[in-house]
Amino acid sequence: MIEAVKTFCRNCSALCAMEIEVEDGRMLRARPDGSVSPYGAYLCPKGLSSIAFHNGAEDRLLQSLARGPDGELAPVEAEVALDAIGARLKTLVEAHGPRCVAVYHGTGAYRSVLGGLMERAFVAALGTPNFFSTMTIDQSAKWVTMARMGVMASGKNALRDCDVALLAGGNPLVTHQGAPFALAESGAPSRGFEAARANGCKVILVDPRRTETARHADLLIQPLPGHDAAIFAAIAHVLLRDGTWDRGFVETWCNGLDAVRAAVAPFTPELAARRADVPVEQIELAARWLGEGRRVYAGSGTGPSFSAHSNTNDHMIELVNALCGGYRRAGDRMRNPGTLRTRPAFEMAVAPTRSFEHEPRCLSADTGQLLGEMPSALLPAEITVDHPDRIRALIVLGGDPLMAVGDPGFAAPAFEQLDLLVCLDARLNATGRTADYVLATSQPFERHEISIPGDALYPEPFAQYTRPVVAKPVGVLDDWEVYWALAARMGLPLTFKFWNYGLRFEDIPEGLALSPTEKPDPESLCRFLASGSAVPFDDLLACPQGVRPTMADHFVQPAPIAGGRLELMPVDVARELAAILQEEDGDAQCSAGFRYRLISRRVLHALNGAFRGSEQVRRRLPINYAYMNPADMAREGLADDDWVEIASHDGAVVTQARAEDRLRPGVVSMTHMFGPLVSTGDPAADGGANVGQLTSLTRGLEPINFMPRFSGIAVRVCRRGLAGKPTRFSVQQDGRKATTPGP
Ligand SMILES: Nc1nc2c(c(=O)[nH]1)N[C@H]1C(S)=C(S)[C@@H](COP(=O)(O)OP(=O)(O)OC[C@H]3O[C@@H](n4cnc5c(=O)[nH]c(N)nc54)[C@H](O)[C@@H]3O)O[C@H]1N2
Ligand SMILES: Nc1nc2c(c(=O)[nH]1)N[C@H]1C(S)=C(S)[C@@H](COP(=O)(O)OP(=O)(O)OC[C@H]3O[C@@H](n4cnc5c(=O)[nH]c(N)nc54)[C@H](O)[C@@H]3O)O[C@H]1N2
Ligand code: SF4
Ligand SMILES: [Mo]
Repeated sequence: MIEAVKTFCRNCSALCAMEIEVEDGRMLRARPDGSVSPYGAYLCPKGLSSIAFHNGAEDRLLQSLARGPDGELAPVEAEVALDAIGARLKTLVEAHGPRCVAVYHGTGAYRSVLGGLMERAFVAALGTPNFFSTMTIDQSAKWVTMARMGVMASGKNALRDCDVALLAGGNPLVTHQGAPFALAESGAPSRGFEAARANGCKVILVDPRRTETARHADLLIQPLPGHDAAIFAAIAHVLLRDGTWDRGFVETWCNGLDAVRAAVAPFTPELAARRADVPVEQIELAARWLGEGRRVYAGSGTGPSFSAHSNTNDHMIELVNALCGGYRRAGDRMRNPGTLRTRPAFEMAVAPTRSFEHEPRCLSADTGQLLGEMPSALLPAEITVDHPDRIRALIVLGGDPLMAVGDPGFAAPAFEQLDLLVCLDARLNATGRTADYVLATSQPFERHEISIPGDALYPEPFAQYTRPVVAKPVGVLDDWEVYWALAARMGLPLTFKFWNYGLRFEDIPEGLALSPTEKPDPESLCRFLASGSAVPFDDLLACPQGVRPTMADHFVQPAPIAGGRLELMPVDVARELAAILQEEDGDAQCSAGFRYRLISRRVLHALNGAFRGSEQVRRRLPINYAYMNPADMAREGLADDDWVEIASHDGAVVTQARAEDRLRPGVVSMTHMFGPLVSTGDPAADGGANVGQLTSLTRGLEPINFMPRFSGIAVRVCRRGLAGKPTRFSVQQDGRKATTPGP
């Protein structure tokens, strides 16, 4: 008998509602379920193919693995592995203190709600500051801006409320990356843009590529990468020159306007236009629209954060938003005040914390935490640093840090110095292959889950709870079970809490003290999480399609106490801008034959390292092509599918070229997370090449967030041999770098 089961997709934070056909404990197919979801009926291609993904299209791990004396990974009973890991961790902590243990929280961990929260509880009980996640190799520039400028507690305007909205370096139509991180609604993103534009909203995009999102743009500026700081300094320059900035907002909530004036004065639109190679009229027009807008949003995706001047780019984008007063104000209606935790919003500035200047600090570099996390690009160096407190054990939840941080020639040997590397994953990825233990964990449809990461992300109040759609295979662990079991073995008392970004775990008063002997029941944990919910947990249980609560309208309230002020131009930002001004027109890295800049790009059918083996990805993207502007292809004498070597100052990869007229000249666009960690020499068999081989963890890291250069990497492109026969690799099999061959 075929049964239709309501649940939700957990591939990305959109958490789209779905209905799954199940026959005899096996899932057959998924359909979008628009019966209650605020997105209506919507599933993207990854949601639709998530059943095939679940059913083992990509080599599901059904048993945990342990590295044996012969150095090979072999199956092990989960309980035996947990005993051994628990004992090893206990010995390490006794000898070196809790700081020697680190965790890495990957993109697979964000929707593993109980797993992620139990990981937080474990880290708090252990007392290690070494929490790493993908957020610090993603858009941690936003966290730096918060730490240096402060934040408006009321949040930025929602897309549908805006009359002018600007997004720099993001492509939500593909990535479903939405508010509060970027300008979009995460599920059914086109609908949000269509509704906003029907209300008269003008959309501005700043992106070297005419992205899929550009379909909804009124103005597209296509700069060379790495010039956002200059472009947004020029926009600020015009706002101040023309007197179109929001005086009321700035006078009430901001410090440092004079310093802004001084810092942006030299950044004329002409200078920015020349550097970024865009028409000056476009910068003037963007500034005019933003200045005229009554409700404005200016923000970014990953592009500016991945590029040169990561932190300054983001600060200048946020500065433009502040000059336009682009935040919700007292009296504004909150579209989604949260369902599981309804939060009042106040028009109030929270002063900058400059958290990275305080304890705890990194050992290998002069920086500290951002929103309670250490910069992930420093993880390898924090393992190898000559210091008694160095990291000796690493537990990875739903991530592939070796692929994610790039520069495998540096990172892989560093990871070898760990005494213990444990990965929790349903698949064996590049990091897993080097681990001491890989714990086979459950997949989303086998878990109890509640819509926590979605709670504030949905465009309207909505909540959903799901029981497992199918049972997890025998021997497979839930992510949360691992941390509970390890804590029990290490004698650490665990308190389970509803943690969220911006909170310090120890400051959260309510918690559920867990017994070390009686394994908690996952449904009770979810019930605990819903204890402050606007929809009682029993209603969520009764309505597996989700609940849209009828709530009284929530409005932003005036500040209850005297708040802080936003610091628009701290001295370090002014210094960074002055240094950018001194740079030669044209990136020095791009001389000496490195005439192109490699930019980042995401694809609809894959999610970072996941779904690579899905039928759609294999058919459409057998490898990660190097896309180029057709004129650049002609100049290099290249035709579609020619094999090319893309070489940076730090490594080289071989792939096939493809013409794409969406790209501006001078850039090459490739996707990350394809192929093995280090190419074997046969890119067709590898299924693509890891662009991380072109990046560096030792040169050109940004200050403060220590972002490696993931976009705007200076590269040269040269044709390589006959199809399928690349002539030479410059990164050797063992991951060490050799000299890049000349063109
Ligand atoms: N389908 C799918 N969805 C995903 C993911 C996925 O892999 N696949 N990954 C998820 C993750 S982990 C994240 S972080 C989000 C990211 O979400 P987005 O930030 O929307 O990611 P991208 O689509 O890579 O968009 C980055 C854009 O920046 C542009 N860009 C590159 N360099 C620069 C620059 O210097 N300046 C400017 N202005 N633009 C630049 C690129 O051309 C690209 O269009 O997506 C999430 N969603
Ligand atoms: N060159 C370059 N480097 C980049 C980027 C880039 O654009 N260019 N992007 C950066 C960004 S923004 C990010 S976020 C990182 C991504 O880096 P990571 O998140 O570290 O990489 P993924 O390959 O997505 O790893 C996710 C893993 O989680 C597993 N997984 C999925 N669901 C679950 C689950 O429920 N439980 C468990 N235990 N595991 C699960 C998957 O099988 C997969 O192995 O890469 C960064 N690195
Ligand atoms: S947008 Fe995200 S949550 Fe929605 S179907 Fe696609 S992958 Fe799943
Ligand atoms: Mo990310």
